[in-house]
Amino acid sequence: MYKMFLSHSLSEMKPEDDRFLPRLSLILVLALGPMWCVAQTIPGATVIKGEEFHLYEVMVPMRDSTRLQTVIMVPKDQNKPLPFLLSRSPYGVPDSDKRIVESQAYDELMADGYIFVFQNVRGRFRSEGQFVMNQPPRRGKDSKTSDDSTDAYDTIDWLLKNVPDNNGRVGIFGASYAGWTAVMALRDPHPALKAVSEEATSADMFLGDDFHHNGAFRLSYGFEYASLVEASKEQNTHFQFDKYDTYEWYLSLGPLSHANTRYLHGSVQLWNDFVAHPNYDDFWRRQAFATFLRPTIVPVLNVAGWWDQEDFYGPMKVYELLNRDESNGQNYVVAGPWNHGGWTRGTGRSLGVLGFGSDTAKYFRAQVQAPWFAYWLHGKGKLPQSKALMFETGTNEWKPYNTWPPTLGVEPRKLYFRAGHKLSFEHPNNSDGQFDIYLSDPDNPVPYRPRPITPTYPHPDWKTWLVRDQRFADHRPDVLSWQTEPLTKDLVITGDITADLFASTSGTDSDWVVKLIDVFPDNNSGNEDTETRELGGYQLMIAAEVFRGRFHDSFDRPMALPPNHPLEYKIDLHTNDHAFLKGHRIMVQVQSTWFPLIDRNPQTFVANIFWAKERDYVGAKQTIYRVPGKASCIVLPVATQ
Ligand code: PG9
Repeated sequence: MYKMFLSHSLSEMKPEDDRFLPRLSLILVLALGPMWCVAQTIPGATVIKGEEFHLYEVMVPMRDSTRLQTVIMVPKDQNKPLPFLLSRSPYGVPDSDKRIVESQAYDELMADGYIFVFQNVRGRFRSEGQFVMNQPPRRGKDSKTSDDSTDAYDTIDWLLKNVPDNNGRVGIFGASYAGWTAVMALRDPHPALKAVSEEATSADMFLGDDFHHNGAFRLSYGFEYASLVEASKEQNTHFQFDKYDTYEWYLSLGPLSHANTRYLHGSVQLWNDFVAHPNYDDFWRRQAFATFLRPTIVPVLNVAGWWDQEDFYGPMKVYELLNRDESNGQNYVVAGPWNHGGWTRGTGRSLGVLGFGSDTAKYFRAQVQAPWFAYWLHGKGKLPQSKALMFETGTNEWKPYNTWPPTLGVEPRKLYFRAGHKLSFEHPNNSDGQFDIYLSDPDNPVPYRPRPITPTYPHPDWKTWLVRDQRFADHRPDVLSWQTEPLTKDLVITGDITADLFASTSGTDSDWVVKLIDVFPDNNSGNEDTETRELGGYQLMIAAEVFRGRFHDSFDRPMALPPNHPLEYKIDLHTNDHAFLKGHRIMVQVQSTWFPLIDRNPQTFVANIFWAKERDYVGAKQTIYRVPGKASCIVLPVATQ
């Protein structure tokens, strides 16, 4: 508003006009007055130049006097009280509005009008205090102790009192670490907190998110992320590899203890924590949401990407935890065909070589996120109709559900491993042969994506590895595959998938990796949205997970596996909404290394793998059973209508 007024009026006026100066002053007062006012009334604010926003950088005080670096962005065309949208992360705050204005990710939100607030969490960049990764909630409730929920509370309180022309409502949003801080704000929330959109939060760093999956350590992510955020307070640092292919680099690292002796020298707290807490002890439990997250009256929108390479477990877990209590009526979930944070940028029309036939990310931002916040924070419009909105891949259609996973119209069906590398809904019989075997060699681990494996950040390959063609692994001698005949009609899965694996190892410890794959027909007709139009025979991973054998009985007390003795492993392959189309095949691959995504299991039981010696890493004969009584299978949630 003010911008338009300024440009039109000033450009039409001539300096020789004798009424020019008084009129100019009047216009300047009208136009710049509010900005000046805000700057004057935000205590301690430094003004930063912006295109569409007035930016103010402030050190916001918390209850324990720690001050957090915060940037407040007030739209220049503000003409009514606006709600706040707050985002808190360890990654830095904007120093201009350029990226926000140009990214398009904020277009719909900007059209509705918000005062955006970005804050660095404690100990990052200019924020004071100590950075603690995923700091567990404070134990007591005395008035001086702080955590990320009190920091959110104190920030909201301060904003309401110190930023003029707000409408008294606050939303928190953000992806990944900023999604995690959004969830933390739900503990003892500030009364003005009216909506939280957590996107790709982590929920449990030992069971399912960035640092471990089912106890298996995510080596490349853990090592590179620890260096990224903890090598320097003032910046994000990329570890400098001296090899282009990090597969080679991690392999030549040898035992994990070399990470500290050769490179980190004990200076990176997060890495030291990995070493000190190899099991699911109190350190991990105290920060896991399942331990403390309770249903809330604050409306929550959980957002997940089917091919999120970092935190898919988290948002689905938060949705589940908040749904535990029926009284929590305002808990929503959306999952789309995205990688980590893929809905926050671009169109979402494709991912890697896959096309989805529509602008899925734009759709989310315009039709889901913006109306959702507008409803709760501006009090306008309607809510999305459904509690759960899923993008069904394969058919590439958005599907609404009353709840997730759906309880009606779905039947769990077992897809069995059979002789001749076949998968079938028919139970194996005794004449089938008993098992399949492979040798797993920690000196020659299976790469998790085709080599060369470039560094996790900032190279783009990491972002699409989950949709890479799995043919690079198929037929390796240490990867077993089983597949169905071409499907005679579409088979849709909606809900939770489990692998029921009966397996033994000749060693005393072992990893089991299970991948569920959609195999495209050889004569696939193409993919009009992407450059790679033909995906003939493409092996697309729909779900995949690793399980570290030593945790077969419990995640806190690892045990040596009895050599050559079959055990049953029920491996959660998470939730999905996917159509295996007519003519496609369903494939399952099993392997025991996934490197360097997952560190190498020595395959000899040691008390702590971070201290394993070179000699502990040995080859092992792995056996997968497929007989009655030990019938390995994948349990699929097959849609019946
Ligand atoms: N996946 C990152 C992360 C989240 C939470 C904790 C640690 C790492 C991120 O993208 O922020």
